Amino acid sequence: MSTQVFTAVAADEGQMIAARSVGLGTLIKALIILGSSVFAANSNAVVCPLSQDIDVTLASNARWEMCWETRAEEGVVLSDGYFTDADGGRRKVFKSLSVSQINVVFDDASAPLNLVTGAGLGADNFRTMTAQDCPDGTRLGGVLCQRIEARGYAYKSYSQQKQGSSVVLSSASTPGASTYIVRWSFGDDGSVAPAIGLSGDLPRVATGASPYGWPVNSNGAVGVGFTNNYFWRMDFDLGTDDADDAVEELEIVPSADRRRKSKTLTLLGTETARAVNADLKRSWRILDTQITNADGRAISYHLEPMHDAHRSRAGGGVLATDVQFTRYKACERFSSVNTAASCGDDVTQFVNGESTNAADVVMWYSVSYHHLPRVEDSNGVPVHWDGFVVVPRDWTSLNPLALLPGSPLRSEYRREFAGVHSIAVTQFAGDAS
Ligand SMILES: [Ca+2]
Ligand SMILES: [Ca+2]
Ligand SMILES: [Ca+2]
Repeated sequence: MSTQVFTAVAADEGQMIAARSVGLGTLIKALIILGSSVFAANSNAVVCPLSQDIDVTLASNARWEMCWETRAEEGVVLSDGYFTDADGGRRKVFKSLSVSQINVVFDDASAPLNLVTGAGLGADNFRTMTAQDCPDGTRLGGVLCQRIEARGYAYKSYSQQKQGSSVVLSSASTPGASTYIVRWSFGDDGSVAPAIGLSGDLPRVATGASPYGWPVNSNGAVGVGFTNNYFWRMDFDLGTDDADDAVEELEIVPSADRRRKSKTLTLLGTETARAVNADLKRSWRILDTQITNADGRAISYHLEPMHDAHRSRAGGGVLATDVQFTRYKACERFSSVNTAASCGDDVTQFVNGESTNAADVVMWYSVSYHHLPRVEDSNGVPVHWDGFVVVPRDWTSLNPLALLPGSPLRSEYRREFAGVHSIAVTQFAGDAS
C-alpha cells in the first residue's frame, strides 16, 4: 500500500472537494472551492469527492490512482486517473471514464432498449458485490470490486521475462433480464481496457418456428437474437493541462501493388466521427501538444480497434461511425438519448465543428456484439466479454517494465520526468539481477 501523503488539493471547474491524506488513514474534511490555477500548481494531488479513492501499487511498482463514484445512469464512473510507470514516472491520464450507453436491438424488430439512460446501470440496478463476487479483492461501497489480476507476460525476450498485472474494477448491473458486468482493467504497462460482460437471462424469448433466434429448450421456446451496441465515453486529459490535447488518425496505406505500406498521420483538428477501416488499419490517438518524452515525441494514448466483426450500421445515427472526438462539454454525457437541456441529443450532434486541436478532447467509442442464443443460455447466459484496449504510445522513451536494475538506459529514460519526480531508483519485484 502507498505511504505517500497527499496534502495539496486540486480540482477543476471549482467543484467542492474533500482533501484526504492517503495512507495515514486520516481524513481531512476540508471543503474547499478551488480554481483551475490551483490545479496547475498542485498537479500531483489526487483528491476524490466523498474520498472514494482507488490507489493501487502493483508488483512491478506501477501504480494507478483514481476516484470513483456511482450514478443512476452510468453506474460506476471513474475520474482523475493517474498512472505511475514501473520506474516512477507519474502523469495524469484521464479526467473521466464511463459507459455512455448500452443499446439493445432485437432481431425481430421489437422495441430497442437504451439501458443506460433508460433503466440505468446504477441505483437499484446495481447488484451487491459479495465476497464471492470479489475473490481476493476489495469491495468498495458494496457495488465495486477492486482486484489485482495477473496478465501473463509483460515482455519476454530470450531468457529474460517479466510478468505483468492489472488493477481490475468490476461492477454488475441488472437493468433488465440481462446482467451486465462492467469491467475496467488498468495494466502495469499503462494500458486501459474497458469491457462489458453479458450474462443473466435472455432478454427476449419467443415461441414457435421463429427465424429470429435459436431454440433454447425442447418446448418450442426460441431465444431471440439481439445486438448489444456498447458505448464508452473516455475523457482523456493527458499530463498537466487538460486543454492542450489533440487527436491524430493513423493509417497504414498500401501501395498499388501492395508491396509497401506507408504510415500516414492526420491531425483531426476539428470534431469528427470516424469509422474503422481494416484495410487501412485505421486507428487514433490522443496526444499532448506540449509534453514530449526524452526522444522529443509527443506523449499519447492510442486506440487500436481490433473488435469489429459485428456491427449495426443500418440504424444510422450514432451507429454510422465507430469513434467520435469532441471538445469537452459537461452536458454531453450519453452517446445517445442525451436529454440534458441545451445539449445535443446524441454524439453525432456533439460533433459540430469545434476545434479539437490543443483542446480538452473527449473520445467516444463503440463496440457491437450480436448474441445468437444457444440452449446453454436457458439457465444463465455464459458470460460473453466485449471491449477494447487503449495503450500508451511514446508515453515514455523506453519500456519501463523492461528496464533492468543498473541499466545505462535508465538515466536517459528518467530525464523526461526530471522535476516531476525524484524518488530513488527502485528495484523491480521479479527482476533477474
Ligand atoms: Ca494535456
Ligand atoms: Ca461540439
Ligand atoms: Ca479531455
